[in-house]
Amino acid sequence: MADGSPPPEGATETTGSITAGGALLARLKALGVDYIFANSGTDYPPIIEGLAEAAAKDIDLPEALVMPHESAAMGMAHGYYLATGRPQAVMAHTNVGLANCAIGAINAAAESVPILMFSGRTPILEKGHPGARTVPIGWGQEMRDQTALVREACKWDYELRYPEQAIDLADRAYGIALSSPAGPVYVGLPREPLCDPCPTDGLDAPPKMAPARAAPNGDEIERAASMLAAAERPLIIAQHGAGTADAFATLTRLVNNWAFPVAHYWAVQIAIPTDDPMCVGGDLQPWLSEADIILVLNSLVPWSPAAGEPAPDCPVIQIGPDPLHRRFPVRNFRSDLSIVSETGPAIAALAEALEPIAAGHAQKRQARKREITLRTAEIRKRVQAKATAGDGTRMTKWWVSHCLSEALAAAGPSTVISELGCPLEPMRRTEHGSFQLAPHSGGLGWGFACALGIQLADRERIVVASVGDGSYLFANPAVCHQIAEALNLPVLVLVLNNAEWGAVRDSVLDIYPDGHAARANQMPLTALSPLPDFVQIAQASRAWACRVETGADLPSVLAEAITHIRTAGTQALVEVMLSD
Ligand SMILES: Cc1ncc(C[n+]2csc(CCOP(=O)(O)OP(=O)(O)O)c2C)c(N)n1
Ligand SMILES: [Mg+2]
Repeated sequence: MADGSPPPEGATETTGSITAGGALLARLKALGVDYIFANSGTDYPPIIEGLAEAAAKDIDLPEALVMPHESAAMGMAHGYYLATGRPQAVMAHTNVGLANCAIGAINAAAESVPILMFSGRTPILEKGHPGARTVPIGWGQEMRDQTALVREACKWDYELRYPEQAIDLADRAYGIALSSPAGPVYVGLPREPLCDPCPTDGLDAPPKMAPARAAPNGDEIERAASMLAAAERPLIIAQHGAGTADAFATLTRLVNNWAFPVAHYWAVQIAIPTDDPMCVGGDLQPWLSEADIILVLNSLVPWSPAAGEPAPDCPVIQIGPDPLHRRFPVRNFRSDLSIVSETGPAIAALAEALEPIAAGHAQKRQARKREITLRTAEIRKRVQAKATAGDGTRMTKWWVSHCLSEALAAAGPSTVISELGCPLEPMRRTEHGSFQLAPHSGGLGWGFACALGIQLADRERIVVASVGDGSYLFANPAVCHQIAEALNLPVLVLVLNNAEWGAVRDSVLDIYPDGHAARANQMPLTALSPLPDFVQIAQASRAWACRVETGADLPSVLAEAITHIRTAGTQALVEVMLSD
């Protein structure tokens, strides 16, 4: 008890006080936060003391995990949310730790991933308070505006002023992060209020603020439904999946019933199975130019204006928690009808609105279904031919993707992450959440850590991080392998080794196809040679690891790697030597 008197016999201490640091952590647990991905520092005494104090007082806490680098902490929180829909907390050390969180925050913001970010703030006082400055960094880490490091990526931020605020702040951070559109939030934690006592009353009460989630307006959905029903050549573009597993199933039924083709243009997630006859893949252009109505489901960049645009008289409906994506200064895709809604509820409402009018369009639906089915079968043949060209003697990313898809086919639930890794096109992915592309914000180094976060949330799932060699290096691989070993996370990492930043090279060739750089023996600023031995990096953390030089060997090595993670339950890495 805070006053020193013992608690009544037989009762755990539910009232009294605890350091504000401890109260904050305990409150996070009550809000549904399972893990705090933490990288600590000298600002942490009240947090560490709070953890120990809360444990001693039998107060329920999230598990605090040691993250040897903050980028891994952010990537894991991102992945955990993707797997569970529950935001997690990241705690970093003052301005320097927060700076290392910044790319993760940019990625989370781009993907509407709520993460509760906290970092210490250097003590305000120079002496005379338990939390006051004690070491030179107390001065050296002070900033005029520490929050500026992440503010633009955050929906909301605050700096703790009084210890009594700790519980309410956690609730507010949680409610705002999860409200539509979801996204990261940040709270700065100066050491003085963190050290001060905070009452423990209400620590385990239900959340104070229900997140505000966007659901569609009925009239707008009716309008969208009648526009779609009347169209001859409708097209759906879906970049962020269907929102939920239920909506994934509903959308799949809906598009088959109505014969709506679905394009996964630069898809971060899939919205329907990739082998569905209505799935046209990622090559949007033929469908875009002929469409007489387009439904854009939560897509930041539904098409490339430089490559081609919809017909001028083709109406566009955009649906999303923020259909005009106001965070981005320039984004001028037409939107004749903008519907504010999370994707899942919008799909459910559309399916309901289209149901009663389906009978009146039976002939059109059937004819269109036949035609689209034939076209998508042709697309699949071309994709297959490109993926298997040369019987795998030339290792392309498409071949690797094809082999991985085959290897996973009968292996149980799996998620493939791709960060400059395996392209979606040649893969057969049939479940909601079974594919995850790197965020369109492109902050590299995210993929490996995201895989760790997904695996932490779902230990039964096969989680594959397929990453370019450059992306693997960006991920602080020694850190990620350390975490995989420490937490027994049996992820499979596929490193696609082309000894370069191929995407950078491609962007040069795109703009200067016949330029000096294209003709140079070695294009400047793209080569990664000499590369370290990736197999040895993984082995340094006792991973099962193997390099594959020839395409024909890849299927059996992937099978072996999957058997390893399934049976031994520890991490594996396969380095794949690409020919281009
Ligand atoms: C943090 C960060 N720094 C730099 C970049 C710029 N960038 C985009 S793609 C790329 C190269 C990726 O290389 P790799 O993962 O090897 O894939 P490859 O293109 O070779 O297939 C770079 C450096 C970025 N997106 N993010
Ligand atoms: Mg590369």
